[in-house]
Amino acid sequence: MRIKVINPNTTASMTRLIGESARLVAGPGVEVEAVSPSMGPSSIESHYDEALAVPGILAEVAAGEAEGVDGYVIACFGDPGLEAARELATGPVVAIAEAAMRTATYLGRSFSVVTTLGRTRGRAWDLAHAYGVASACRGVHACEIPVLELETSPDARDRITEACRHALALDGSDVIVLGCAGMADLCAHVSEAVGAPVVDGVAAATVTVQGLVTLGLRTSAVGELAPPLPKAYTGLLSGFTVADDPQPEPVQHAGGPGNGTRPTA
Ligand code: 5HY
Repeated sequence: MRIKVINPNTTASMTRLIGESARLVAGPGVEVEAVSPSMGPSSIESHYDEALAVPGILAEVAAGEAEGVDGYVIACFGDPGLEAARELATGPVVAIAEAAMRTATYLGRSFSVVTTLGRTRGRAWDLAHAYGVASACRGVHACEIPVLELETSPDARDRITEACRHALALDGSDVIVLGCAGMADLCAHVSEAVGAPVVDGVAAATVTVQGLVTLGLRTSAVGELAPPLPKAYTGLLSGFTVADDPQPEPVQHAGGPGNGTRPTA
């Protein structure tokens, strides 16, 4: 089984950290490839960043389809480009906010999110509502550490741990969701420190993709997430033209990994 974990920002050190977190939970026979797009923002901390990250994500999914990748993780807490990626992919595509939030609901009645900058809190709330878990989300908190300073700031771990402790106490919640892929390596430390389950979306998304592929389940090609319609794209996006998909989708079944065909961008 091949899982492609896409860090939508272009910071290689963060891609390595994400890949390590994903490989820690990958089962036997599961190959994890962690990549960053060749184009895009160095970190994603605004709607503008998210929008500019999507072409790179889609290029990586299109490449993965040509390589026979079985499933994808979008490793950014804003879940950028998720539905578009699902239209391109044959296998499952799981993003880290959705995976982490849904996982948290299995562990307690309520959860709190601790993310980076306060300006991204609204996006986390929008996703909680979109995924139907807003009633379980008691709060979204920001540690006010810029994404790229997670690796460089000497007190980042302590500040994040304190923000998680504060969130649990203020919200009266049962579980913490780490709101950034760059926090993936802090999961065990924070959980030990605050005495509550802490969910890292990179690990949660990786095992979710692994589980879905093991069940032989793939993204549905009938309805909203059917492949994009063939059409021209111009200018910088001229490379994103989607070819016709000549093959009918095989019927899904619970069994071995699927290997359908999809257009390549
Ligand atoms: C992430 N940004 O997971 C998000 C976190 C955030 O570059 N990777 C980023 O603050 O939304």
